[in-house]
Amino acid sequence: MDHSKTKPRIEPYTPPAGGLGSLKSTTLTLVREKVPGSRYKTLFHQNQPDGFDCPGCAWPDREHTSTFEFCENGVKAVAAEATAKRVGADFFARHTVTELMAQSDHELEQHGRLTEPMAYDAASDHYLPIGWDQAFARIAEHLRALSDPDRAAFYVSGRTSNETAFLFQLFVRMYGTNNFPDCSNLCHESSSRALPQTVGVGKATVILDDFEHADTIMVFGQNPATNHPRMLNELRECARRGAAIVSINPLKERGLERFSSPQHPMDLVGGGVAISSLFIRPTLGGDFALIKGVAKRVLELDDAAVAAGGERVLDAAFLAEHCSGFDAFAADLRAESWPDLVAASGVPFEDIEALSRVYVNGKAVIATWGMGLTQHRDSVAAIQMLSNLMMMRGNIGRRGAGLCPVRGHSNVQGDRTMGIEDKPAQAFLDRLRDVYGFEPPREHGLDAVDTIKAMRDGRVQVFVGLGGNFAMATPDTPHTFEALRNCALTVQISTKLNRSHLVHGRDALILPTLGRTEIDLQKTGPQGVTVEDSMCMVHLSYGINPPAAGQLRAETDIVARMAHAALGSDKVDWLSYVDDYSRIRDDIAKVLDAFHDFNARVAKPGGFHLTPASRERRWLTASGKAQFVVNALEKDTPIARARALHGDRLMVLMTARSHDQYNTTIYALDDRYRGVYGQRRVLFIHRDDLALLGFAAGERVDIFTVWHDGVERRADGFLLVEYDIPRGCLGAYFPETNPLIPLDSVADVSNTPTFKSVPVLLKRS
Ligand SMILES: Nc1nc2c(c(=O)[nH]1)N[C@H]1C(S)=C(S)[C@@H](COP(=O)(O)OP(=O)(O)OC[C@H]3O[C@@H](n4cnc5c(=O)[nH]c(N)nc54)[C@H](O)[C@@H]3O)O[C@H]1N2
Ligand SMILES: Nc1nc2c(c(=O)[nH]1)N[C@H]1C(S)=C(S)[C@@H](COP(=O)(O)OP(=O)(O)OC[C@H]3O[C@@H](n4cnc5c(=O)[nH]c(N)nc54)[C@H](O)[C@@H]3O)O[C@H]1N2
Ligand SMILES: [Mo]
Repeated sequence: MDHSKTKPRIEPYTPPAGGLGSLKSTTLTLVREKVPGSRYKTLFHQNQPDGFDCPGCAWPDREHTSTFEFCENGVKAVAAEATAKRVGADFFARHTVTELMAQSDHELEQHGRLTEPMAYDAASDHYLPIGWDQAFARIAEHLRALSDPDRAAFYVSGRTSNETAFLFQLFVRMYGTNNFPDCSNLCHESSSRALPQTVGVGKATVILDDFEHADTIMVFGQNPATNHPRMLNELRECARRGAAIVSINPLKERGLERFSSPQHPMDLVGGGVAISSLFIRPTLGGDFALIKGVAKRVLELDDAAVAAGGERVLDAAFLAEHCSGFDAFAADLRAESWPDLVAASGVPFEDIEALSRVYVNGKAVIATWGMGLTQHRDSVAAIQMLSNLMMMRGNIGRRGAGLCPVRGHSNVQGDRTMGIEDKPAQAFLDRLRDVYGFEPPREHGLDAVDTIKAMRDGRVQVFVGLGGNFAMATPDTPHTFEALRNCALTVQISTKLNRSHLVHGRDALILPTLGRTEIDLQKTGPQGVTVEDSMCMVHLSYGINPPAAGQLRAETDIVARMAHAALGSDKVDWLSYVDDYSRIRDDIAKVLDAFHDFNARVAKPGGFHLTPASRERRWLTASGKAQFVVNALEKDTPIARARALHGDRLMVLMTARSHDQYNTTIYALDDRYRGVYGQRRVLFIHRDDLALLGFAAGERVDIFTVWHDGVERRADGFLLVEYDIPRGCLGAYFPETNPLIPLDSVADVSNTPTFKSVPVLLKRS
């Protein structure tokens, strides 16, 4: 029996998230991946002081967890790596690349772990085995042949360890470019660009402990039951304590309503714990207007309090001591029109009022957010508005309060800290220069979207992917495919087969690597790597499973050998780093002050906290203060223009994750909490929009993007599912919908694709 497939059906889910369904799903996952019973212990070492950091997400761990923190989707991530299935040379001998292209992403994933280096052979359209040394020599040859180092781009996905990321950026900068597209560009870049301007640092100001002291938590645009399941344990504790939890989400995600913790037997029998006491449902992309509305209301409440001689609503002391720009901000809020805010947010005034009341009643408020806030045109402005709102009541740098962007990939934050950054700080480059004695490139490099454009135009000829699935994670799929195929060489360093191996340059290499769950044995013994979670805790991770295949190399090893082949080892003894990773950490300590005594500090169980200055109310902004930023409500947007043309028929589409996927990795075809089974080409739509458009649930439609460049963008054959989603909004899964997202439909400032707001029209299939 194929355990990865269930009968296609739509069947609304009513129990709490978690519960026995999670336990059942876990068993099915282990069977599907044929994980031997002897490996089950792997799962119990996840996020333990002596185990490995779960590759599932960046949510932090309780420091001294003594019991296994159960997480259904963590199990899926680990099982996908611990799978018994293999993709070796025999597999590639059986299938041409063209044949494999016809398989779905789910099928590609199911083949298992890559086992040996492979090179594309155009004559036979097959991948053939290649020796490691030959592979590195081929990369070096291509890199040396480029007229300019800026003709290569080096993508990083966020599972890469700090050690690998540091070596990789050093190699690439010594080679001569800052072309570091990364998954952050597609993810939390809007947070990383918004926050430095307001509070000085683009990271969370809270740690897990703050959740124990918060009395109010606002969760914006996140689906934690699927994407950060361990966060629900935290929210559950908060809810039980009586903290107010507000969810701001167009969808009533099940886990934000009720959660039954598999760790607490009473939950399993008792129907779980209610999580959100208030649900605010903006229209897609309505958050900026909503948050601005709440800020305006807070100001009005303060005015009223002042007039009545009551207690201030604003934290006047914090504003006076710590902030800059408040007066201009307040003036802008006063001038903003209520009807405009209500219309743009899609939230009735009563709900804005309700959210404002909850916010001002809170003495210690945490705001968390995910992709629902970061992947829109005005995302940077929305996150800055949230920062403004939190500053109004001094909710930053205080126990139980703060900003909490919830990052995705388990080490995406650490990779940035290590210098995987297309716009590096000059001070960081100075340190590289001083420590390694070379002049690093100073100009900004290419991010993900600009790399695609450069490949399309032939300006980038070599693409190296350190993990990830660039072909599918990015927008405008056919366009991106063309761009990748335009390269002279594409290299993918990967654990598992994915479409980025099949959409390739004229030369192409697949370099298989160890995963984080596996023992990384080098000359001086088993090596640990470090990661930084979403709340800035840095800790060690040791793999405990034997490697999936004898030929696999660690990511550090692959990067060091690539550097050695391309640059030689005169300036840097690349290979010696691989023998003992503490040497890499010593180097990291030389370049980054925050990592002083790195090896000693990280050896302590639980690791150490890279305390951001903003947490301590030190403001690394231009003004030296927490900076209020004024942003106007934009009216002339691509969506507004499309709506002017097409009226009510114009719909806005968001693309998000199902419960059984990890980004582009499709584990199985269910989305249990949303009632979808055995299929992925579904389109969530409001009942009244079905009627308006003359469709019925169960019919299939083709989706067309409305964009101004005349290019036809379409995705065909989506099953209409009547769903509790705001009018005018549609929901579907990525990556199936990525062909619909125009490459130049991006967020202002962060250049992140607008994955959560695409103007579209529907036609019957
Ligand atoms: N199992 C699993 N875990 C994962 C991942 C995975 O794919 N699978 N991916 C990892 C990664 S890289 C990331 S970045 C995170 C992603 O985790 P999330 O941020 O939860 O990502 P999405 O699934 O894209 O869901 C976004 C949520 O935002 C809501 N939303 C959409 N548009 C809007 C809007 O305009 N406003 C508001 N307020 N809400 C909106 C959606 O309804 C949905 O609930 O998860 C990480 N963890
Ligand atoms: N439409 C739409 N598109 C989106 C999003 C969206 O919400 N909507 N979300 C965006 C977001 S938030 C992100 S972060 C990106 C994700 O983009 P990526 O990070 O590029 O994509 P993943 O699917 O996480 O990458 C999966 C592949 O990584 C490889 N891999 C797994 N583990 C390891 C490892 O330990 N080492 C190495 N070297 N390789 C490994 C495997 O081969 C696997 O096939 O997608 C973005 N794309
Ligand atoms: Mo992400």
